[in-house]
Amino acid sequence: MTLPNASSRTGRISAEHRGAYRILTPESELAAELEGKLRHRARSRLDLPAVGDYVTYDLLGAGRAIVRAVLPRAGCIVRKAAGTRTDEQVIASNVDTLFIVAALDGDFNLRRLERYVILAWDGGVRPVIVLNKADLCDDPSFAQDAIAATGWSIPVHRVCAFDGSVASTLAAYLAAGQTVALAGSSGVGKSTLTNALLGERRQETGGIREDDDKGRHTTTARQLFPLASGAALIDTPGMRELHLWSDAATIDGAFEDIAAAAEACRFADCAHTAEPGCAVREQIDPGRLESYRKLLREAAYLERRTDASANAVEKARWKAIHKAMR
Ligand SMILES: Nc1nc2c(ncn2[C@@H]2O[C@H](COP(=O)(O)OP(=O)(O)OP(=O)(O)O)[C@@H](O)[C@H]2O)c(=O)[nH]1
Ligand SMILES: [Mg+2]
Ligand SMILES: [Zn+2]
Repeated sequence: MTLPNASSRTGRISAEHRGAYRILTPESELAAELEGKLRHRARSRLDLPAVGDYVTYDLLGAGRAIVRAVLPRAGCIVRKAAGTRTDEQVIASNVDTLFIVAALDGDFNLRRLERYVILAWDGGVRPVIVLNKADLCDDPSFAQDAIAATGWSIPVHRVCAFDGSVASTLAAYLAAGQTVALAGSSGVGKSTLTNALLGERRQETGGIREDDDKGRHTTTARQLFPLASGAALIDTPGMRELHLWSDAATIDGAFEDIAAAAEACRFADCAHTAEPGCAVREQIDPGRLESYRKLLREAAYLERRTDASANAVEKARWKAIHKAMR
């Protein structure tokens, strides 16, 4: 695994559990705690180290360290909560590719998949769809057709986690220096894939308990594993509670700055492309504007797909958002 500057004691957070961290260094893995200042200065959970973060640290003693600072992130999977920013949480940091894992054994849900795609895009992470449990499905065309109909140009791989070929199928994403996170519902096979890609059984695997309608997550914490190739793999627990971009209000709330800036554009019908006096282009980071546009396009698509009798309030909101963007 490549670290930005290993000689100045930079490491990478490989696990976090109730405020106790583990740091992966080129030599070993250390148990770590946060420096008090770091904890006290954090305005929200987003400021605290997350799995995948590069951090600076000092050694405290045998195998123990103290985290001093979190280095800037690039490519993040952030769980958003509708409304409150304080509930935002980094699921995985410094991620190049998100394997969005779905199982072909019945519980395929395009809508859920789409939300992960949007989550990846918004975080500057490349989405890749991994359709697992191909061995349990004679005809995967229902899933592949549904994905093709979205018009996205996202790679889709059909695999069986028990099949010896899975590592070579996905090897292109796992070159040295690359970080791949796995996300998807509980039981789709993220940890089984993790073990397959690691070439050893490191993660517990299991299924959702059938006799308990709450289900049960086999994996309970996010964890980063270095691969022999020099890549890193982050396994995550199934996020049934994941609040993704489920409605217009969520997107709206997360991009308040764009709507606010649009009010200052010279022309009321400003498309924020080449118009003079465009406050949006002046004030908003181009990457952020582009991601907002993408989200609107995709979310509008999702909205169209929902039942025509769907919430009229949502529809009115969309109208307003599109008006603001026009
Ligand atoms: N037939 C078949 N079973 C699989 C495959 N991949 C995983 N499984 C099984 O599916 C069950 C769930 O796999 P896990 O890897 O624990 O699922 P997970 O996505 O990590 O689940 P959580 O940790 O709860 O989020 C286990 O019983 C696996 O053996 C596959 O390709 N084919
Ligand atoms: Mg798991
Ligand atoms: Zn404008």
